[in-house]
Amino acid sequence: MAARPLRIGITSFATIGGSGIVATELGVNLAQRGCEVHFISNAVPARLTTFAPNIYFHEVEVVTYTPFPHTPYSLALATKMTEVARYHELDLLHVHYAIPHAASSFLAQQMLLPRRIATVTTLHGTDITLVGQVPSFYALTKFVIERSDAVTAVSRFLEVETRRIFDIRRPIGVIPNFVDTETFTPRPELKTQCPFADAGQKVLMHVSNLRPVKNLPTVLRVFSRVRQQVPCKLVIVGDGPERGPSESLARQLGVARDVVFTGNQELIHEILAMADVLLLPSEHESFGLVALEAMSCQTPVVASNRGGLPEVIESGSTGFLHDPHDEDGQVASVLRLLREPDLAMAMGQRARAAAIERFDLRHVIDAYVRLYDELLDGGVPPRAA
Ligand code: GMT
Repeated sequence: MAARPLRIGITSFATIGGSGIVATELGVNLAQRGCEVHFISNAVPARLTTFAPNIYFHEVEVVTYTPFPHTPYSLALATKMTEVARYHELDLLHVHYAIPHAASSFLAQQMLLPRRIATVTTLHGTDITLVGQVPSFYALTKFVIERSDAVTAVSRFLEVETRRIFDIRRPIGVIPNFVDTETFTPRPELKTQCPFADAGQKVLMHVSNLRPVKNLPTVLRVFSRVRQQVPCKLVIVGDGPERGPSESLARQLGVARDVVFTGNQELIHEILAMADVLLLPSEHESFGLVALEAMSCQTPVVASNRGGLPEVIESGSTGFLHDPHDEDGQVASVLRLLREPDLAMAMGQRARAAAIERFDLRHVIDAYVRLYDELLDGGVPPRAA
């Protein structure tokens, strides 16, 4: 790291979601290591609950003006990035999620010339697999990936997809997501006093932003079939467009009284520790941060075999993976975990060991620090237009 503390601007979505969580926890941890961290976003990031004198938040003011068909947030963000970088002498801007954040950081980098500032873009998932492929964004997504000084992806799957979809030749580093294994830890006392379930009932759980990609109908149908054989509750944590349709489906399936919708929650580490099984049958998932968080809590996961999930979970050892529409397979795996406590315990323990060994925040953040060092030691990158 440079002689004076590294000064870094971090931008992500402020809403609850894996990319925002990763960006926030990265920033907090970098600050604990002595860096000066400036979060630049439209609102305080959801998991930014730490106060420290070297953590700053800069709000992007959203301007509405009648002739604008939509608020040009990405331009306001670029302006705020430029101001913060100039007045706080930032060394680099690290953005999470390509569109619009990497476009704003590219613009800020240009506006700061002749002073050079490094830009790092971390790709998270739908910025590549969905949003970036929309014709309105394709060329811009390809451009910002090519022009960021460093690009990382959260899984090998996402790296390969990015190259394929955008015909990218430049290096893309894979730095996986991470978990604080001291916070996300087994809490047996919470399992036995779980407020969601009556005595003798098991708890199946799903945690997400309840979008179509999360495949909520399969969560509900798997639960409804498991419930016919083992007394259990389904706890759905989070909010999003699939909440209403999922509530309707729970009623149609006749299981509504055993399904709890909690909405968004802060204490995910405690809630995950209460579950007997986490269900994550996503249509695709570049990483699946919540699966890793459950593994760290020693909660067994039954998940989709798509995208980056096989890089996180070894099926049959640290969890069970199935095709997202293989309901029979998912029901069978959940029933095994509920009926065979020794299997559930051993799988949970192996999952936690894997989380500690491969995805602990302390190791993974070292990889980001190495990347920053490489980028800055070579002189701040000269990719001026
Ligand atoms: O891309 C999204 O759907 C949103 C994004 C987010 O902000 O939560 O999720 C993606 O990034 C997470 C953090 O890296 C990953 O754990 C998720 O797997 C990924 N979502 C998808 O690929 C669907």
